[in-house]
Amino acid sequence: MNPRPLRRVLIANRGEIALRIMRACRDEGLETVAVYSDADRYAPFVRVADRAVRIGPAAPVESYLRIAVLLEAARASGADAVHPGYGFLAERAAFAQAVDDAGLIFIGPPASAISAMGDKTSARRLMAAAGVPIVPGSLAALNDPDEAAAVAREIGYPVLVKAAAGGGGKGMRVVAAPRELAAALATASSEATKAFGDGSVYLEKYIERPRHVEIQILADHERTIHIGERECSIQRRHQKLVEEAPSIAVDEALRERMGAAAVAAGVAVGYRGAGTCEFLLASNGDFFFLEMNTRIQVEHPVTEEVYGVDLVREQLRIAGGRAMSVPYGRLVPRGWAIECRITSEDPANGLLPSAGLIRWMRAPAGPGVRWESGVETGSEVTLFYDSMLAKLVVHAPDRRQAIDVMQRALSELTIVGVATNVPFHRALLADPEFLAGTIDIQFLDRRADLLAAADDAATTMRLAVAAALLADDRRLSRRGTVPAAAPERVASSSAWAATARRDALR
Ligand code: MV4
Repeated sequence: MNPRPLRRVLIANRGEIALRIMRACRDEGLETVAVYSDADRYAPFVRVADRAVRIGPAAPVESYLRIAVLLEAARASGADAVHPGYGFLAERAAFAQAVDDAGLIFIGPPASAISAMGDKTSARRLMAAAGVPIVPGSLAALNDPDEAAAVAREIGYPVLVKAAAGGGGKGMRVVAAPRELAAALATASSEATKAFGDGSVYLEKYIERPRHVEIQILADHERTIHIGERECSIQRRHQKLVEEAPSIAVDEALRERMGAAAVAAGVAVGYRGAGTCEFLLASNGDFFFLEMNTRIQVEHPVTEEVYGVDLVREQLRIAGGRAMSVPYGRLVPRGWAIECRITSEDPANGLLPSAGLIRWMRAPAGPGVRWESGVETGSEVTLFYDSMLAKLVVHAPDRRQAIDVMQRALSELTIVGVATNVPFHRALLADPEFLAGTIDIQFLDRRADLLAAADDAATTMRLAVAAALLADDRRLSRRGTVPAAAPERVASSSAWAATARRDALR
């Protein structure tokens, strides 16, 4: 393992994470190569890169998922390393291996660590052997319904049927009583076959109303450390919407126990670079390993804010054979960070993805505010890719102040042209239960009222923005000049919106 310094990094991804990685490369003195689909030809991440290579049509299977095309782009551009970001090929062991086989450096863990964690039952066996707490249940795929019934009887109902090849909740079924088991096994298995081409399923004890807490780890050639937890319970249909660091449910003693478990998990699979151990944290304080994400995660910035660590720069250092720059000894979280994922999902339409031209975007700023976005005024939002437009991250001395800063930042944010989930975030951050921190993974399922409030707010805002644009068009034609930025006031001032609407309809 001779340290091979990196020089030029190809980023096999798009959008905000491509920009985030390119910033880290620039800070590390590395050149960057972007790859882009036809849909991303004019995207900011393409302009910011030192070089850019077209890799195909908009559909991911024809561009961002084509291993051979990406490797050819790396060769043609003289890149010596590949950063996969998150999503797309980030957790495909075959991609990590192909990059390695091409004589390039994969900025991530060894392919063997990716595959060890990819199969859920083999990961459970590995974790159990390493002393990492796992949810009681089967340690291998089930062979038949009788075996399943025996396991279920032993661990006790309710149980959860899970796909061995799974992740992300596909092929999962809760079973409350023995008579429901056979049907659940069948549906879970057929769902798993459809989703993963592998119908193997296994059983776990069903943990009711847990929190989803994950631990960041970092490993170089000599040590594996943890960098605290992130609270990720605010999710809907397995899509995280808000993340925080630290977690209100984790004290220093629990952090050290969960951290030690996550480190043991990393050591057990020979991990290198940045990774995340996902845990369920039960209401009684018990925690259980769920799975390991062998990539940089969307929500990594909240950890960066409270620990003062640049995780992507650390990834680059480690991939280049250098030691991490994180100091030895116990790391202490400073203050509180929150991330809101700003998506092109319409609260007035059941938070379904929306598309269109971003006619106007203005990012919030100010002390403690960080804006990570892949789009700008003029960007076209398509349905080809993930609906996340940006991450709004705040850092403040405590949770209450972080929430206040986030509300202020959201009130400054202007996005006109596509519907976004901003009204949802505003409703959530004003909610007494969220403020109290008594959240779990089912919080949003219970709180349909929050989505309804967001729906109302979104509808009001849409009317007001339409009115404001109309009003601006009139002023524009009167003055023959670009009008003062009006729509950004709409979100925070309903009185102004009412005036604008009257003006527009006059
Ligand atoms: C569980 C669980 C309750 N009990 N396992 C969902 C996706 C996959 N990563 C694991 N998941 C869960 N596993 C047991 N034994 C509840 C979930 C779960 C969940 C976990 C994390 C974040 C969001 C979730 C939403 C629904 C269900």
